[in-house]
Amino acid sequence: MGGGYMTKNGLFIVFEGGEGSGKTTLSKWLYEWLSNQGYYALWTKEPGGDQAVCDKIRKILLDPAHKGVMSPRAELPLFEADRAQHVDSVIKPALSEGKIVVCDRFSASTFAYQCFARKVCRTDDFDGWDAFATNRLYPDLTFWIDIDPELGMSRNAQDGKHDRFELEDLEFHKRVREGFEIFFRDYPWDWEKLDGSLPLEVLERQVIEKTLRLIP
Ligand code: T5A
Repeated sequence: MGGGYMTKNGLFIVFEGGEGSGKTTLSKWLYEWLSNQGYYALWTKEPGGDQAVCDKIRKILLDPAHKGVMSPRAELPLFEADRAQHVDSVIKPALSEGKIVVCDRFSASTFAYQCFARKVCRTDDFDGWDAFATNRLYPDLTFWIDIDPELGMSRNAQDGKHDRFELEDLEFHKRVREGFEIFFRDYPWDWEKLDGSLPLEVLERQVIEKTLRLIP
């Protein structure tokens, strides 16, 4: 494995936010920056973080044909099943090798979309489902890319994205934003809120500055 830098116990960095906030762009950018600096890093995402199982769950979850058909009570366990598989098959093994894992979405998304916006469960039910799925693995740092849903959705519309969640109305995406606010207010995770409407170069600098403080 020679040539690069491992951290002692790995680092788990998560990007969260609403549709079109820039999570994918920024998380991939951070992964590439770390790799170019010589760190062993891994970029991954939810849902769909492994090809064997998660990718199949992702297809079921995002299929526009399931809009109005999939029960919200089925949706939540499917996201948590995707997470359990992802933690066991991708995230934990990479962390135990000392890699820096950069993940596009994690537990806060389930709280914001399913628990808060869909109102499918109470907070203590979410806590139970999520603790089981993650086996109590928590991110070392979460970047919460906050954005006005109108701006985020207009970016995705320009990119031609129309999965099942993008078909939800503006009110739904406003509730998702409020759900993230409540999650980060109430859960004692180390997180950093960034303004997703800023230019990418500015956001990249903020992400690097905060990440470097974590790397030994
Ligand atoms: N979901 C997921 C749940 O409901 N519960 C859960 O528990 C989980 C894990 C996944 C869907 O599943 C839902 C949420 C989602 O709806 P997905 O296809 O994986 O869907 O996609 P998303 O994670 O939603 O990501 P998006 O593609 O919607 O948006 P991103 O990643 O936030 O945005 P990104 O980086 O692709 O950028 C969008 C566009 O904006 C531009 C980019 O170039 C791109 O064109 N952009 C900027 N432009 C100007 N300034 C900036 N600062 C910019 N940042 C990005």
